[in-house]
This record gives sequence, C-alpha cells and structure tokens, in this order.
Amino acid sequence: MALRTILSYPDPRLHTVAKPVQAVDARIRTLIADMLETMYEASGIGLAATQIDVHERLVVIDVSEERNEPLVLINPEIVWASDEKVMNEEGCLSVPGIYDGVERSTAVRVQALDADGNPQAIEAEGLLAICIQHELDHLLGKVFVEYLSTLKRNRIKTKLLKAQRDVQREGGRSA
Ligand code: GNR
Ligand code: NI
Repeated sequence: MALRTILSYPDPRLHTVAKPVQAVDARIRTLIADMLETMYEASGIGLAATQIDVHERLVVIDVSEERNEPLVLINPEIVWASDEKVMNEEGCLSVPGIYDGVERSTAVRVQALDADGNPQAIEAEGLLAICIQHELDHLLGKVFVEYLSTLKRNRIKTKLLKAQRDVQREGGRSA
C-alpha cells in the first residue's frame, strides 16, 4: 500500500470528469488499498479518486466512529435522492481548513459495484448520505465550494493559493 498525494483546490485537475472503471482488476484493488490508506491517514470520512488525480469512478468512505467500516463504491450512481434537504457544515480534504454549509438531500439510494466487482445497492441517510453526495460530486469534477457564493469562493481561492505559496517558499528551510 502507498499514500497518494491529495490535490488541493483550486487545482484545475479537480474539475476533471471521471470515466467508468472498465474492470475491477489488480490495478483497481491496489488503487482501493491506497485510497483507504490515504483517507485514514488524512482522517477523512471519504475520498474520491479524482482527489488523487485518478479520473475513474471510484470512491472510498468510512463514516464509522471506530474507522473500521470501509465502504468501496465503484461506478456509483445515485438512483434516487429525497426531495427533503438538510443544511450541513462540510469540509473537504482538497479544501483544507475551510468549512461551510451545503444543502443536500437527507437520503439517497445508490447502485455501485463493490471491491469484488459485485453489484451492491445502498440506502443511506444522515452523514453517509451527505458524504456519498459529496464524493459523487468529486467524480463529476465538482468541489463543495462551488455551492457557495462567488465572493466566498474567491476568498477561499485566494487564501488557499497564498497558503500553498507560503509552503512552497518555506520548502526545505524549516527546522
Ligand atoms: O472528511 C470529510 N468530511 C466531510 C464532512 C462533511 C461533509 C463531507 C465530508 S467529506 C470529507 C472528505 C473529502 O474531502 N472527501 O471528498
Ligand atoms: Ni472532498
């Protein structure tokens, strides 16, 4: 297993639309293991392949307290989303340190393949439903800040670009 680098907003590669996984083979299983390791190491509740610059429809999620209930979604599709919506504070491993409210359906039904390539149907509510919608947006090239106002988004862009420049300038010179 290996840790993968997570792209940071406003990296244009985050806006790439992912293609379906063609075969659940050894390459995909390695990718799944790497994504789970990267998600757990970053203390995230989900990670989309898009975030590690792999543009295939693959997502890993774990919303459990104990961090021991990994969920793998290959070629996921939301087949139903509730009309009922809820506003919730979201964060994103690709938008570090930024949290803001996003409105999502309270419940979703998803069809996907599991890590063995078998079809699975998932009915989700609560945090899992929110996380699934957040991750499937990534696969469409959409980051949660795109739901915020242009003013907020531009402030976030400026702040993150400055933080990334500061890290660059610091490069190697820290203790
Ligand atoms: O770790 C994460 N937490 C989170 C909190 C509220 C709504 C969505 C998320 S997903 C995020 C991990 C991530 O960036 N996945 O793409
Ligand atoms: Ni995210």
